[in-house]
Amino acid sequence: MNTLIEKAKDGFTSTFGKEPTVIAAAPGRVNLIGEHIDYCDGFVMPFALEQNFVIAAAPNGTTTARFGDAKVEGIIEIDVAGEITESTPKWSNYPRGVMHYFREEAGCTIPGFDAYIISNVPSGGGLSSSAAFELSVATMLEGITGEKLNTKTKALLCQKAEHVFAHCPCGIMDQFASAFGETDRLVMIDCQSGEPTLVPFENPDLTVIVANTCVEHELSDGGYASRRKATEDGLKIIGKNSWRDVSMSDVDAAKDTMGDVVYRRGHHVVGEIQRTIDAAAALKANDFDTLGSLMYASHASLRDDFEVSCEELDIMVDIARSMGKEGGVIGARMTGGGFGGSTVTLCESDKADDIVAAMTEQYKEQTGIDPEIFTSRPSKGARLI
Ligand code: GAF
Repeated sequence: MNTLIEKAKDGFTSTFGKEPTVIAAAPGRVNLIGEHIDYCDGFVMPFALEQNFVIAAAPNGTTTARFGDAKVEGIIEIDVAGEITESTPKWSNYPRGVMHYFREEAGCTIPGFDAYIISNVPSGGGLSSSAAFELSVATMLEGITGEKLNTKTKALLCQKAEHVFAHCPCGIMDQFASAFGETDRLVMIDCQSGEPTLVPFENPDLTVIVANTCVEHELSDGGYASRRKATEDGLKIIGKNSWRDVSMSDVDAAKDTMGDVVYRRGHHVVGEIQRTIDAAAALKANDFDTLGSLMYASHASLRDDFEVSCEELDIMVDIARSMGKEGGVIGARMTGGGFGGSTVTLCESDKADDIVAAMTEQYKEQTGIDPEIFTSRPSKGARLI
């Protein structure tokens, strides 16, 4: 993390010829269980990764915001005196959206500033690089304007920016995980009440492995939105206000009216809400057999009923699963939106290095692709440094 901060400072200085006065960081996330149910009033269990977006910034005495990026050549300029609207390049819509809604929420003007962005959150890895980007911009704006927002308000304005400026109708999991993350804590979110609870996750015998398949199929291009729409249609047919009030027999009873696809989407939602509740209880009771079975069941449901997995994710989960309990693997599943991206594997700490090595080798053997696999632990959420 310190290296990334130093790189952000150096990048800022070589781009803008002065020292930054504000440094903001915000992490990506991995989700242990509770997938595609944050927009269905479910529970989710993510934590903030050690990987972050870092922004170095300083006011520039004008009415223009200038953004330089470690990965992209050139500087983009945004007029902060007028209306901030969608534009090009595409990535600039993340800061544009956040600036637009920050101004609205904080009720302040944003002075001109220079900013330099750098990140080590794998992009397209299903680890929520978009939310990390949004939260790092919002946090940097807190530093530039001196307006400290309530954490929930900040997360929600970032979600709105993603909906309106990036056209992805995401739930609240990613922005909450990036905003509320804490060292050694899961961010358990009740997505009906909109309240996060920090749950201790500090057992030294447990390790989380994040495995990026390094494939990205489609997500904001319709796959995600169509899944969300199917859950909304299903709920209407069942005639309830919230998926939290729906039982599996309600879904079964509506099967003929729903049709097969919407039925299977609903089947996933109701099953996954229960699995997440059960997983929280299993974790609390140190019942790792149950926790592992719930993770595998979650993956199967996302693959078969919700249809958001892909061959590479299935291969990665199968590799972990084949090592079994004897090999130290507790459970594995895809994590995040799906259609590519990453898996999450829970394992015994003393076997973690061997498991990472075996997953890397076998995945490459089976797919020809070099994956990006690392161990991770819950880390700090968005902050000024
Ligand atoms: C993406 C979304 F942004 C989240 O809100 C969530 O729905 C997730 O997919 C699936 O659980 O990361």
